Amino acid sequence: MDVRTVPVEPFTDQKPGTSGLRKRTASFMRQHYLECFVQAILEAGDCAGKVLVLGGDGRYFNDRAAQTVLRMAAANGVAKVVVGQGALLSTPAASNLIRVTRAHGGIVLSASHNPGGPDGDFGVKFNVANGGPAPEKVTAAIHDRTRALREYRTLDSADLDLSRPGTARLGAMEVEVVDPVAAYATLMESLFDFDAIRALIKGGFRLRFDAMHAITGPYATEILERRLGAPAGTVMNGTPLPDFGGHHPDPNPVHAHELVQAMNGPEAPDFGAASDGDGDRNMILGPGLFVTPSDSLALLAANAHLAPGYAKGLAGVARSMPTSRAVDRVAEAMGLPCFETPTGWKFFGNLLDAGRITLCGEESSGTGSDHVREKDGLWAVLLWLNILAARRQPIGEIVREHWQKFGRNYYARHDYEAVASDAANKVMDELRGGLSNLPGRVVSGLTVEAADDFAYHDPVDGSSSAHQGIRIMFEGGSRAVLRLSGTGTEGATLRVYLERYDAEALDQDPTEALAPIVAAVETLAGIKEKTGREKPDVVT
Ligand code: VG1
Ligand code: CO
Repeated sequence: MDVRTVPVEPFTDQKPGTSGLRKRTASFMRQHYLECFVQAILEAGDCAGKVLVLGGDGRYFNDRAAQTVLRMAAANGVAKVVVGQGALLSTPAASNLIRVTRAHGGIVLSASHNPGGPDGDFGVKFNVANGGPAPEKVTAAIHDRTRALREYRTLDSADLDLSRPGTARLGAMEVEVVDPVAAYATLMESLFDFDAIRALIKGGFRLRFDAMHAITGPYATEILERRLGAPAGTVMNGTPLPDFGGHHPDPNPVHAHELVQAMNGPEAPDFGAASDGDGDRNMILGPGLFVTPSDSLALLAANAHLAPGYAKGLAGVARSMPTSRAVDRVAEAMGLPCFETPTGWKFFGNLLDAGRITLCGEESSGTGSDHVREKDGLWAVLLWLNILAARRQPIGEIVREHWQKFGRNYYARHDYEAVASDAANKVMDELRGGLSNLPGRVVSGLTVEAADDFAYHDPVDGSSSAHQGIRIMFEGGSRAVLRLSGTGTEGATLRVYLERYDAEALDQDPTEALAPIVAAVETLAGIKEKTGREKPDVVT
């Protein structure tokens, strides 16, 4: 088979500082578009002669993109690609496979929680040998490479059959097709007390898992229904569809409304959960209860020792900066180191590799541990189930006892989507410019204690990342954070994160509890006036 070199114009579409490329599906399907980015990964990621893992969340164009990646990998001298059957792999399963096969890295085809389909989004991510998203120095090298690219290499070859496990050759490259679920399910069995969870379910505990027509369907069906004995139908929307059934595969109360409705109804199961497009996010629900991801992280940190995989205790914990500080209180009480990192899973990688932390999470429904180097939706669900099996208390009671002990961090995120980039930048720039005048100012009855533009200094490799979001700290432990999304595909997405701590009043309506902070942010940032938006598009 002949290697073909295709001349191209330099590629200018990747934003610097992002770990992959996430764009409209139609963009990815344009001639040479996917190819340019894959060529940059293969070169800057130093993949020649190495083993790679490949798979995606099954969204529209996943199958064709996988064939393109395989041909290009072969043409660029990659030694071997381990690919999930049907070109499928959830993000955490890909991370695990990279680790267990000792691969050099992996290419994950996904735009995560963004909608899929011809009118939706597509994405390509590159992970490195620890199984985690490429760190900033690698993403910067990929970005530089995209700009310098003048040609890409591919093979003139027919598509490979990826529908069955087995091995094949593509030119000199070996291709091994593996069951996408098996290794991951084995890992989960090694971490959790499956017998205890099985007994819980057998005793009448009812659960429901919404796979949102995305990649976790096959994983959840195998683990929850086959291995743990939950009745058929426990997993809803379990068949992955190229367009996720026309829905937004984002596990939050807005997009998983069918599940939320069931959990708020008279026949509510004891536990409800959902995951996103590529399986790395999770949402945790009880009857009439939404456990905020920030609270979930804190609760998991406080109870993880109840699962066999964490029985020895935790080395430390970490949360992304906008995540509420509920976990900080647990860490303090347990005498654990607690790290605050910028948004994005890649910043946890060094801390996990160095053994400084065991558990970490983000407010955006991401929780994970040192078992892989990605956040992991089903893992969080299983850890919760293990805790529920060990404590034998309703989830609502466990959450309430936690608040009684540590206080409650009321929390919400307001997203303004597809805002004109100029307007979004104006909000951020003006706020940033006035930060030093904020301390001492009283806004909407709240006194500003401190304000800064978050910068992170990695304690493991000493690298620095500046301008990671504006933090405004108010007296009494309340806080507002503003930052621009790095994953939106249209205009800019402004995210406003609101947090209020209360040690006593545990039963307030979150919207009411946070109203003074919302008002203070409006006064300080002038979002309405600058963006023309009366209210956020999504509140989670
Ligand atoms: C969002 C979340 C962030 C998460 C990222 C990737 O990023 O806020 O916490 O790590 O998505 O999640 P941003 O820049 O849009 O705020 V996923 O499920 O794509 O892997
Ligand atoms: Co995701």
